[in-house]
Amino acid sequence: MNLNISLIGAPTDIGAGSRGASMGPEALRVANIVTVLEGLGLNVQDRGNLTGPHNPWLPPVDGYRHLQEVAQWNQSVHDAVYAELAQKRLPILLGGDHCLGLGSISAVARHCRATGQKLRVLWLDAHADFNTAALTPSGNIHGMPVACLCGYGPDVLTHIGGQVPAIEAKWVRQIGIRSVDEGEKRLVHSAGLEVFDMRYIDEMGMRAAMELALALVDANTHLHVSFDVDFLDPDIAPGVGTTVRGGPTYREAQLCMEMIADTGRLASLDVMELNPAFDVRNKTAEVAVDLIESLFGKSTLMRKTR
Ligand code: B3U
Ligand code: MN
Ligand code: MN
Repeated sequence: MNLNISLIGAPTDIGAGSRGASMGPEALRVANIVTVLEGLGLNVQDRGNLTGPHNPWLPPVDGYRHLQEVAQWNQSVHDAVYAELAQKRLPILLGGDHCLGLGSISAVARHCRATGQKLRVLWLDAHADFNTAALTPSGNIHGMPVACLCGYGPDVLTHIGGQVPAIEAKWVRQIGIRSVDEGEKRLVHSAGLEVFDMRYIDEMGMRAAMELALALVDANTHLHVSFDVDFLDPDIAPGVGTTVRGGPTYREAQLCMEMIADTGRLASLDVMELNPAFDVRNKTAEVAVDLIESLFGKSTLMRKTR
């Protein structure tokens, strides 16, 4: 794995339905994300925060809330993530709401085209984030980034990485899903997204889900993890805007992260939707950092010394 890590803060809630994800990057820093990663022997550069339009908190227009502002934020996320990848560093995007997964992953896809690597995206989330303007119940663009990446969305969002669609649905594996809107469900199926929902995890276990989600990841695969903190059960992660009951437990989430670490192919990461306004003494940020430590191989290191 790449040992040179760059943190990029994106302090905005421009695509969300409630305010506060703009405080996510700072909460992750307060939870010691830098020293924890350094403790694993990684070289960490904190690039500070990106800037962008403030949140005008307006109602949706034609099915989108804050479309131009979302596009601007995503463009700067794209540029920052792409610059780090071009310098052979591993970018960690500190969100910010999940609409910014669009900028991040379109940059990753562009990088993979330039280097001839295969891309695998693991989307850890309670939600499929596969809405369109016609389907969305809210107009909030954090419910749409996967659809936009796959080419279903307005030009200002689908063109950010220079190629439409930015990715193919078959490169994506969604894990932990348990809240999908009716029309969104139909689009998920027709687009052919592979989904390991909570029903699957209940029946088959996290191990079976991750074995399939990681199947065929090889030495030429760039593995991107887009970690929406609402993936986690609200018992351990109340600090998000849209909690959904019945998510992975602490142990299940740890196993998920460890199995990703074992591949040695993690090459970029988003940590999204952390909302300190809903948190309790920063505990959700601490759990997220704890899981990120496993994602970067904490337990692998323990195994080697055993
Ligand atoms: N599917 C709903 C809710 C939602 C999606 N992502 C989040 N919430 N965080 C929507 O508004 O699109
Ligand atoms: Mn999400
Ligand atoms: Mn979510």
